[in-house]
Amino acid sequence: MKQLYKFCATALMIGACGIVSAADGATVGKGDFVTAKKTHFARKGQAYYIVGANFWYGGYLGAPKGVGERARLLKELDSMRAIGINNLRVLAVSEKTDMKSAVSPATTAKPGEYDENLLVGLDFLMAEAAKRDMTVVLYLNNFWQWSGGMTQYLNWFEGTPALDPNVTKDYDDYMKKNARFYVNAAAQKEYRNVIQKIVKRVNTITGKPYSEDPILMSWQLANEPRPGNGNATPEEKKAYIKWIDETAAYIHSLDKNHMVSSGSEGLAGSAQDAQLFLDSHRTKHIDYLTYHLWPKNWGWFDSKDPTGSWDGAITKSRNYLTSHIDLAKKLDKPIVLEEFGLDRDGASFSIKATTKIRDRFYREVFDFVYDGAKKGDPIAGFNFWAWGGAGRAANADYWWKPGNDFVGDPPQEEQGLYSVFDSDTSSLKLIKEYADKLNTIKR
Ligand code: IFL
Repeated sequence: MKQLYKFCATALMIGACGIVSAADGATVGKGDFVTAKKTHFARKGQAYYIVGANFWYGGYLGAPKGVGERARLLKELDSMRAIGINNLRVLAVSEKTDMKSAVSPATTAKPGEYDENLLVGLDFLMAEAAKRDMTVVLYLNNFWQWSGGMTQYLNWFEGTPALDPNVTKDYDDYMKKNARFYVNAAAQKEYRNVIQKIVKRVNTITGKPYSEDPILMSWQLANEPRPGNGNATPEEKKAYIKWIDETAAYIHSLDKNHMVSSGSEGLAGSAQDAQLFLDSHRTKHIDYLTYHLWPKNWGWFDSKDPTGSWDGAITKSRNYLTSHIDLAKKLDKPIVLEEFGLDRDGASFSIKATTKIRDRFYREVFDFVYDGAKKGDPIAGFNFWAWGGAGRAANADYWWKPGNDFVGDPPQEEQGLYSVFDSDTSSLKLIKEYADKLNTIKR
């Protein structure tokens, strides 16, 4: 079984060719895939707005053995669906590394050696997301160290030490060195091997090739790829533009059904260079734009002085959001705000701390997205960062160790920093409120 074949038999009656899965007999038509129609998303003939969560560890929970926790995964998906979440942004692959603040195990143990248990976990996640009609964005690399990522590729192929910036405390140096990933031919070859392996994979549970699965919304090049650090050189910028264009083209050459996105933070991930953001995203191989908003990480918000820093943080956030809508208009593509977050009150990591400031921030962001979408701006929705659900920090210092629960905060940060837990009732209510509102927008 597990064979897919195209059919047009009833095309005259239904007006379109489709694809039939011999696995489950379900008919899949072009319209089942999320597509970008000018500046908006469409699915099944209707406008499609993303009410999404970041859920990087979804595939890990789906694994049949080891770190897998399938019962928890099902519960998480049900909880998210119940508050209107219709999209998940998930880490597809990780690279085994010695870096202290990275997750283990990893899907790639070493070049060419992949962990089938974790890949079956991803299959399971996709199958369960499909049952709940939640679409998925899969990212295929990471600029940051918490899943190995580009640094680990360089360790493999350049022989340079994979220096954990949480240890060296030198993020500028880390970012500068990471930019070599884009021009290292051997690293790119293995990265493409991995891309091909995942894109061409046949889901062991549904029998559907990933490339034919409408539950997948988009392939994403990486989490938060940057051209280097804030002082990226013209050569680094050129290499970055080329890498985005050529990698996205490569994915499209393997898969004609799905959109491809970069995973960029927007200006913050483009050395604050609007021209670079435009030049790296104007390629026809990038179907929509992404941007991220991190007021605390970027020094706009001081959680020790929330009242004093709030107005400035919100003004800067609004300007950041608005400037990206202008960029999306220039490129005539939809844009997804696929990461944003703020910490708990009092900068606490404790699940017992309230989330008043975060809720206030979420409401600001949601209003921006909803109001803009309603008036027809090129807005396709949001993914908040991140779903922590039923996961709980195990350690007094809140740092993850192998064997502990996964939560929304990856191992490079304290567990509880930005996670939305299943006990954060006010945040959950707020997400539901705006999911309902976005669902009323028709185009
Ligand atoms: O955890 C971080 C993640 O690596 C990311 N962006 C910001 C998150 C919170 O700091 O992609």
